[in-house]
Amino acid sequence: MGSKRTARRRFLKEGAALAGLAVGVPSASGQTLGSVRAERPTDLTVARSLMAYGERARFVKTSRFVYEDAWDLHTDPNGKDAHTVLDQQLGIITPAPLHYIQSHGNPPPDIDPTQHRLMIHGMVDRPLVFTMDELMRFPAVSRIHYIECIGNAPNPRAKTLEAMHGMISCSEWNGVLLSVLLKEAGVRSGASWIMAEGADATKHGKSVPMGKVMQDVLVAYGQNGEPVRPHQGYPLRLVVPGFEGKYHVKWLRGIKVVDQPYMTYWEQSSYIKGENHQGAYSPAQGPKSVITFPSAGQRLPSRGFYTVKGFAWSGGGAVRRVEVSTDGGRTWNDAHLPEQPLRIALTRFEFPWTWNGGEAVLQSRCTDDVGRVQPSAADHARFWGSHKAPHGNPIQPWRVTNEGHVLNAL
Ligand SMILES: Nc1nc2c(c(=O)[nH]1)N[C@H]1C(S)=C(S)[C@@H](COP(=O)(O)O)O[C@H]1N2
Ligand SMILES: [Mo]
Repeated sequence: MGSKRTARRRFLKEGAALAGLAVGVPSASGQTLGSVRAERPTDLTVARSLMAYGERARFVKTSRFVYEDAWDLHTDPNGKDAHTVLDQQLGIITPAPLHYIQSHGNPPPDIDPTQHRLMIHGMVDRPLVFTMDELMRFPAVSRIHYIECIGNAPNPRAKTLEAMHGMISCSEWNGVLLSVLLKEAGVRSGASWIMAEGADATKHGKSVPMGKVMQDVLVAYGQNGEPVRPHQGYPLRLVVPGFEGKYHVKWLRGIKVVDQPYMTYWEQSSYIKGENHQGAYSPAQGPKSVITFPSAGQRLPSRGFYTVKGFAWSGGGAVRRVEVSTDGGRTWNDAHLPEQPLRIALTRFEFPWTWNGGEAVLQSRCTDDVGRVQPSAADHARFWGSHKAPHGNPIQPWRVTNEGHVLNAL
């Protein structure tokens, strides 16, 4: 923990230098600092709807990133897969309207919650069908967890943070533990898997091992304090903490208790190559981190002090340590973790850095509380070869040029 204290001391010292700079700088126009009140017409209809459900400040324009060709490929305006913009996220919770979307180009089904049912069947003593109201009568839990797509990975050809790292988001999920529902149904001996099925056009299905199911799998109807958004699976989605995105079945309508994995469409096509079945039934994702500031696509305005910021996470538990290197990996120092890391959730890290105006390569490395360390791109590639890795978690280096442009250094 000694190195952590050193990092904090350095942070305070260099941070204080920055504060010293800012004080005494007069505002350019000579006006008082503070807010300027803009005149807004008071339209009662607008006012009423704003009181009923708020909207963000009109100056805030943060939006999800959608690949240009997605607009050509899919004609349904609701059927776009989209990335979140991690460098715009303040804190560990992703606002639901900015949560990444991966529905393979399909629009969310329009589900009336009063008509929706969750069926539990297969190797159970009592097959059960639940309405939403019935599900809500069970004791609920709220858990902060990230969800990340298997395709979220550094890529030498990509140019921006959101292109490579935009398929991860973190929410507070609220719902019933699946173990509670399975106890109601009575799991028969010999049952070792479940097969979860969604109500979308492709009937997305995923097998989940029973050990994981009984541990912490959630049937969620709430996301960040309100019902799960349509793109995220309204009215019901499975949350399988720390397992890759595909496990988190949206628009959940069926749980079949079985004695083997089911090899659904989404468990074979493009997920199994050669002898490698890891991609199909991958366990908890490894430790991962990425610097979000400065990151590819951004530009540093001038030399001087900056707070390097980023997120770390692990499917295996809590983040224990994040190190940052600002010299291309020659030396590493402990980053500061401002908050107590949560299990299987985004964790913020910060690192004080003074840019001297020269070329620099910045990168971060995460260690989780089961002792796993985020691999370098070379080690990751050596281990997985040409197979689809169950987690694209290699270290992401960013190169700062003499002009302050930040580029992908892979
Ligand atoms: N029913 C259904 N569930 C699904 C999918 C889908 O297409 N249909 N996509 C999966 C994939 S590949 C991922 S990465 C996550 C994405 O969740 P999100 O769209 O809420 O970010 O949902 C998973 N659950
Ligand atoms: Mo995914």
